Amino acid sequence: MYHDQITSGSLTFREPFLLGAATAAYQIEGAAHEGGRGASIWDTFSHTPGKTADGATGDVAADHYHHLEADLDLIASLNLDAYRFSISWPRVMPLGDGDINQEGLDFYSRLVDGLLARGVEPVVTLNHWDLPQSLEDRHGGWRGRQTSYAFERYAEVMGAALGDRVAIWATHNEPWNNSYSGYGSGAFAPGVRSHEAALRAVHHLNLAHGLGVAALRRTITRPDARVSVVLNIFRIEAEPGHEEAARRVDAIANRAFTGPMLRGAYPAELFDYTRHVTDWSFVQPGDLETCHQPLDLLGVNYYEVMHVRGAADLDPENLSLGGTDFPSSEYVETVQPESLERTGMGWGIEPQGLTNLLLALTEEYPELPIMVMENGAAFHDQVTQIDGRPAVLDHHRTSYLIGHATATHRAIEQGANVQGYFVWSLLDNFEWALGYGPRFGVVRVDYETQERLPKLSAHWLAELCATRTIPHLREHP
Ligand code: IFM
Repeated sequence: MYHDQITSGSLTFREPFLLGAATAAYQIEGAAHEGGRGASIWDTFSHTPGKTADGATGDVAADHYHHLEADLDLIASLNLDAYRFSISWPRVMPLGDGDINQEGLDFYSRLVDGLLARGVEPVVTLNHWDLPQSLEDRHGGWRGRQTSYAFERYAEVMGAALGDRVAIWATHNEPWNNSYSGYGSGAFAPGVRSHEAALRAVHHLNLAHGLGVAALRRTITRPDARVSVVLNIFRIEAEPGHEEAARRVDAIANRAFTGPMLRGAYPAELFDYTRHVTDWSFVQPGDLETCHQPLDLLGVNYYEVMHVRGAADLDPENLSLGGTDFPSSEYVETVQPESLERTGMGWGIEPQGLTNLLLALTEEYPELPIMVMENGAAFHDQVTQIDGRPAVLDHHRTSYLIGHATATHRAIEQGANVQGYFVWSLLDNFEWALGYGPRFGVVRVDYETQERLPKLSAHWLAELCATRTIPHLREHP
């Protein structure tokens, strides 16, 4: 019934190129108190009144833990080359650095085997934000150096358990959110509001990345496995005359991570911009060498361009001014060009920003292949009936994906070294502080019954993966 909606296109992704979809543990798994799982900071945060929309929690989410086999079949039915998921650290190490929970490891081992049996490559993220609560309690979470060492041990455990089968590893997903939203604005778990804490977290995430990469290299055995990190590197556009604001955000949001990880140094201007917050004495001798490990590829997540302007007169007490969670947000505000179409999140739709981002990254890091590890959109979906059966004709999301897959293809044609494109997300899921309102999935989840219903965008994705050519919509309302 969807086939008359989709028509073939002409842009082909040539091998080697991985097409896939992504999820994260806390957003889909549920089973928060089962299988020996320990508590995560997102359990604590989401159960704290007022922290998430409608008090939503990930206790049940899309109940993926109990739908593993059916979800594996669903993944196979979409013809994905690869499926990207994250490990719940407290499910495999309930206290973060103590005993290993074999039941947790077995769950992920079944997931990996199930993917491989269906011809789908497993892509694993170690840290997609659900830090064990015990590490927060004992070490201040990412504020504490001990958490980086705990992460090293966790990476070693996972490398030993799955390293014979996993195709691609990522240490972190969007450490920007971990640090600035988790410890700066407090909008995300663990809900700390301190610029100094955010910058400590930045450094300990960088350190954990380096320690984690080395731990993976020591333990993984699959010969063609690749090790990476996934960053939401912002494409920043300044209003004319406001280039200094762009430099500031670039240093704090982007280069605070790419500097240590990819160059072995923090950019000098970062220290200037944050001098009023910290002297960075938590950076110890040798740390930057540790952070700077050779990587096999760089994962990037792209949703929208960040448009900025300087704003010297904003209130420095408001830590999340203009939607930015940075220590110097008192000098920068984000602006929303009125001409842009927007997603259900209010995010501006600019596929060209993705082309520009990918080209700029290849120019800066010519040796490093890139994969788009997340790209997608939330829209208000409606379940309709076609031929007596329920259907979701999500033309907006499908158009968004066509636009961004095309933007990725355009970047490759212009010389960008891009080797993969993953849709966010496979399933509707727990959208963090916004709860279950925004739906990003190409597959609809009925949270009452846990039924899965592939939307038009899922059929589009299945066709893309089968043909490697970007399909088009036959009509758009
Ligand atoms: O849902 C998130 C995901 O966990 C990280 N990247 C952005 C997505 C949409 O907000």
